[in-house]
Amino acid sequence: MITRCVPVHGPSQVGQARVAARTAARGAGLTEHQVQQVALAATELATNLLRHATEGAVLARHDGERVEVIAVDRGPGLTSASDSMRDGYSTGGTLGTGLGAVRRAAATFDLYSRPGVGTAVLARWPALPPARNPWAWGVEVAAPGEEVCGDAYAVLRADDRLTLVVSDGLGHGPEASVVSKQVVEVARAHAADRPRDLLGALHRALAGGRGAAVAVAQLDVAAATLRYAGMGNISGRLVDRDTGDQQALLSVPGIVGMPAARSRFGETVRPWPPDGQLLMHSDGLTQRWRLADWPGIEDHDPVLVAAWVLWHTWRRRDDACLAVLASTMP
Ligand SMILES: [Mn+2]
Repeated sequence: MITRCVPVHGPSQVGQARVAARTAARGAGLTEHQVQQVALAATELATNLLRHATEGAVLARHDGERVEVIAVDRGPGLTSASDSMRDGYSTGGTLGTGLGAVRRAAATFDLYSRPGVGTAVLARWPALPPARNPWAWGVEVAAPGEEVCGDAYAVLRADDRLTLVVSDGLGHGPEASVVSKQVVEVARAHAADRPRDLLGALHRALAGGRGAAVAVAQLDVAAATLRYAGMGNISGRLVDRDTGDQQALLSVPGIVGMPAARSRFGETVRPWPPDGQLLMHSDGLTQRWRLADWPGIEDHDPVLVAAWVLWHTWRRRDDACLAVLASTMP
């Protein structure tokens, strides 16, 4: 996934958001008509941020097939998400105008807002194919001043196992990005491995480089178990969406690829709740949050969840990556 993050502070960033979205849409191979729709949506979202929002940004990203435009901010939040869908509806302090147009233009549209906290909007073209459950996806943003992100995530499917890998290359910027790209490549070649074996393979592959913090989570759908192995500062938390219960998944200290690090890894095994959701993130995000801080967020598109949590917990001095694995697409 190639992500551009455009913080919207002034009018010139509206144009930057439009260009970023257009570039992402072309990267996703959309028709020229769709490219224009995506560019228009980014313009609407960025304009809303400029007019109403605090610490707003537009994220534009594509994976070669799909484009997503995400607007995130830290307030003031919509007073009524449904009212704001109506074109032209806007009262002082809301983010209303133009969202109706974005919703109609997008194949997938999702919105979450909390008064006084912020708003996140997701628009996606084309829609995800059905029956991809369980599924995982994430969001990453580069440290302020950096073009590339040193954190990365990978989603791997093998038989009825879905594996999510999150990597934080040591430091940030291009060199950290090279390490995390390597993690993703090696992981793709080991999609069927158990997490502890994949971590071992990564440890050998990363030897001699700057190293990374890596955690690997694997959901066995048939057995309804989650296996987890990690080294270094990647946080994992397993949320039961029925009960709101949240458990931390722990990594061992160390740096994957460093000679001093152990080369055999343990593995945590947990029962996977029927309506489970796993969130994993790098240390670019603070750990002081609970999903329950934002009621109802867990019922939204996991990409929107990832973008929301990242934007509200990012320390804004390091790369950041947050990935979500969920039983079912809400
Ligand atoms: Mn970091």
